Amino acid sequence: MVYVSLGSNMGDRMMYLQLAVGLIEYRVGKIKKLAPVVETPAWGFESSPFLNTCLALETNYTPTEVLDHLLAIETFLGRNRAIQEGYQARTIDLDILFFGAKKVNSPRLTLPHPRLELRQFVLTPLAAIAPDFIHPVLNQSIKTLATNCPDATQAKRYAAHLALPEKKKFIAIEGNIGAGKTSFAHTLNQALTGSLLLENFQENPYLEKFYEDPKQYALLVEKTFLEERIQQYRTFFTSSPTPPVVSDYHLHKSLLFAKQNLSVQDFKDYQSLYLTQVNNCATPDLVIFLNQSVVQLQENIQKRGRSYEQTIAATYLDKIATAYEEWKQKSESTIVVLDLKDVDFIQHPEHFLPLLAHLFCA
Ligand code: PH2
Ligand code: MG
Ligand code: MG
Repeated sequence: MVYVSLGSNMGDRMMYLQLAVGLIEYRVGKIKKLAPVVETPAWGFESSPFLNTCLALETNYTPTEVLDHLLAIETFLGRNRAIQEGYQARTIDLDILFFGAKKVNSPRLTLPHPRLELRQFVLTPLAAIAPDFIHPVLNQSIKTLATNCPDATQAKRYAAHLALPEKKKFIAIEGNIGAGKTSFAHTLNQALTGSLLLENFQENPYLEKFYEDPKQYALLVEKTFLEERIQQYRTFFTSSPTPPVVSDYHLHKSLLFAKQNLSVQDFKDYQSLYLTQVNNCATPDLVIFLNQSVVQLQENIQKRGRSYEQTIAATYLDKIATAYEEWKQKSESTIVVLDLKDVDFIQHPEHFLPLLAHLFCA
C-alpha cells in the first residue's frame, strides 16, 4: 500500500483536495482509503491555515513514477514552485509518505517521508486510516507516533468531506454546434491522461452543401455522418485504447440531428439503419453535456471560422438545443451538465478546475 499526504492552503482548498483525489484515482492507482479532512495551522512557516488529509492506494507504478505523476498533478492544479528557500503557500502539495515498507534515498525522493513523525497534520489523518501501520525505519505504529508526536498544534476535524470518484472508462462530451466539445475533450484528456477520440467532421463532403441546401442534402449528409462515426468508433475501440477514452461525440447525435433534418419517412428508415449499425458499439459510462447560450455558440462558430458554418441560423441552433434538452430528459446515460456560460477555460485554464471538481463529485 502507498500512503500519500495532501495539503492545500491557497484558494478554494476543498476544491484542490477534491481535484487531487480524483486525478490520483484516474492517473496513479486505486484509492483504498481516504482519511477525513483536518484543518491545521501552517507548520514550519508563517502562512494561512491548511486543509490536510491522507489516502492509501494500490498502484502498479514505481516510487519515482508515482512521484512524477504527483508532480504533474500539482502543476495541473496551478502549483508554482518558486525558486526561493523554505516553504511557500500552495494550492496543492502531494507527498508520498510510505511506499509499503520500501526505503528510498535518492536526490529526488526519500522514503519513508523524513519528517512525518514530527507533524500532526500528517499523523492525525494517517492514524484515521492506518493506525497499525508500522513505520519501517522507526518500527513504531502510526497510532504510537501520533500519541508521542512533539508537535503541539491541533489538527481539527473539518466539517466538509471529500468524494471518492469512480474511474470511468469511456466519457463522451456532448452539446450544441460550437459549444466547445473538442476543446473540452482535449483539456479533460490532458487532465486524466487517457485516449482521445475526436470526430472527423472534415470527412463529410456533403456538410458544406447541406448548409447551402438543407432539403436536398439532408439524407446524404446524415447517412455519411452515421457511417463515418460508426466506422471510427469500431476502429478506435478495436485498438485497445488506454482508458479513460474521452470523445467529443456520442453516436446518438446522428439520430438527434437526423430527426431535425429529415422528412418523417426518411427518418423512419434512418432510425432502423441506425439501430442495426449501432449494435455492439461501445457506449459511454458518462456523458458530459456542455450548456452554452445561442449567442455564445454563434460567437464560437464565427471564431473557429469554418466558412460553411457561417450561415448557420440562430433558429437552427435553437432547434438543436431543444432536441438535446429532450434527449437529456429521456436518455438512459448518466449525464453531467456543465454550464459553460461565462467560462473561458482556453483563455483562463483555471476556469477548468471547478468544472473538473464538479465531475468528480457527480
Ligand atoms: N506542508 C508543509 C509545511 N507546513 N503545514 C501544514 N499545516 N500542512 C501542510 O501540509 C504543510 C505545512 C511542507 O510541505
Ligand atoms: Mg509537503
Ligand atoms: Mg511536497
